[in-house]
Amino acid sequence: MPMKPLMTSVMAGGLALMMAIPAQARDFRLGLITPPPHRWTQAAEAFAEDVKQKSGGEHSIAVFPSQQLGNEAQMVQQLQTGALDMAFLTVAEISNRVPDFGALYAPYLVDNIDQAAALLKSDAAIELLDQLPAEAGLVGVGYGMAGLRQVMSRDQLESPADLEGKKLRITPFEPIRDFYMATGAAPTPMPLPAVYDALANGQIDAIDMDFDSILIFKFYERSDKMLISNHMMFPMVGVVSGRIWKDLSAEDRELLQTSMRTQLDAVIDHFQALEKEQEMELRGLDITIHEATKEDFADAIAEWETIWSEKAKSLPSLRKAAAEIKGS
Ligand code: 3HB
Repeated sequence: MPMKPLMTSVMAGGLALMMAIPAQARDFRLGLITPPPHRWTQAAEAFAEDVKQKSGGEHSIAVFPSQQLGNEAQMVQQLQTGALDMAFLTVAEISNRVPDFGALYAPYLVDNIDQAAALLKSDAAIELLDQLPAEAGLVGVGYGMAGLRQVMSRDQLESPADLEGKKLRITPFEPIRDFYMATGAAPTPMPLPAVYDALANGQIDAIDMDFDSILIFKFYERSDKMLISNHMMFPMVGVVSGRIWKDLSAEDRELLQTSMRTQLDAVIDHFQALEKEQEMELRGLDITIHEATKEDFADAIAEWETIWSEKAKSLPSLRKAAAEIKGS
């Protein structure tokens, strides 16, 4: 009877599968680079609390802020092997792996924070997430964001021309490196938690940063010249390890997805609501402020465009979505 052993192994396999499926208590881990006072970390904590409650205490999520589990590149590796379950990642690291995401960093893709929020909720942006399972082994649940990018410096910063030769801290990713190279600055990649000390000890002259973090981490104490440029948006993405995702029940997937999306949307709302207020707060401090527009960066933008129109094929569809938002 040649069929018998086969049936037996299929049945045994089926049984093993059935035993794996019933709602199992899970202790998930979520990593992120932002320290506890940052809104992203608070959203991660709220997500953990919500999942605990909605699963009737069955699932827990331990949140590891301040790159306790490593920098974003290391966390992505852990997510790929299944050693880490979830993360809130800057799209910066994602764009290092999937260059198409670089399109989200086109200089002046959006003019203000409301447009950034709307663009991240557009089909064009959401469709990008479909690439993540195959290209990076991650399931992209949705976007969050931080504020638009500004520049702060220890020395004179009246216009983009003053960036020439400055050692300027950037988040480690290529689209922003290419932008600042084109301005004549010397971009220095450095993760957020290292920035304050690097400014204090003179390792860097200037930083690329958002209003919110400038205020939370008091970077103005160490760099009191600000160029309000609003040159780039700064999306974040909430992800689950593809390896972990494939073994989750439909019910657990739904729970994680819904709860994480709610928190990510709240992060977008938060930055959208506070951007103007934060700008006003900074304008009220004892710092020197100048402004720069898209026109002031025209040459750098043209150079960026020649590099990234080749690398990021989604650039036209995102531009189209942004144009629709601007026109509406
Ligand atoms: C950054 O400047 O690298 C950064 C800023 C944020 C959140 C995460 C990273 O507000």
